[in-house]
Amino acid sequence: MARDPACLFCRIVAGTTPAEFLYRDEHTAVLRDVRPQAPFHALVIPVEHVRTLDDLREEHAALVAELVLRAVTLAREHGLAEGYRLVWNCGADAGQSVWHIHLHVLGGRALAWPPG
Ligand code: DGP
Repeated sequence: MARDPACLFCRIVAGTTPAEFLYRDEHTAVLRDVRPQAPFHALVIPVEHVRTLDDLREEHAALVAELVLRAVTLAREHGLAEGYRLVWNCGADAGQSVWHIHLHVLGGRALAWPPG
């Protein structure tokens, strides 16, 4: 499985950089975001290093489904019954700052639209 020792999220899933894990299995992990933008803000990430959404290929289809289903389960488990938002920033213009794909799960308040 691809790993990049220079990547923050690879180091977190390897256990060499600390994080608050809300979930972990063979393919996916869920971290609480260190800079929360809502009362509930977590990141669903693959264990495999994938730099951006643009690096996804057909072979990642099952992994992408796992990430989305994990996010939906997480929202249910954390009581976000009034609604929540899943955000995937891709590239500099979208504000991607960590170059290992991560699905933001935001909830616990009314979220404005359109986003900035
Ligand atoms: P993005 O801008 O879409 O690349 O989101 C990156 C997110 O990662 C941002 O919301 C802050 C979060 N983050 C940055 N560094 C760390 C860290 O060391 N640990 C955790 N848990 N989250 C981090």
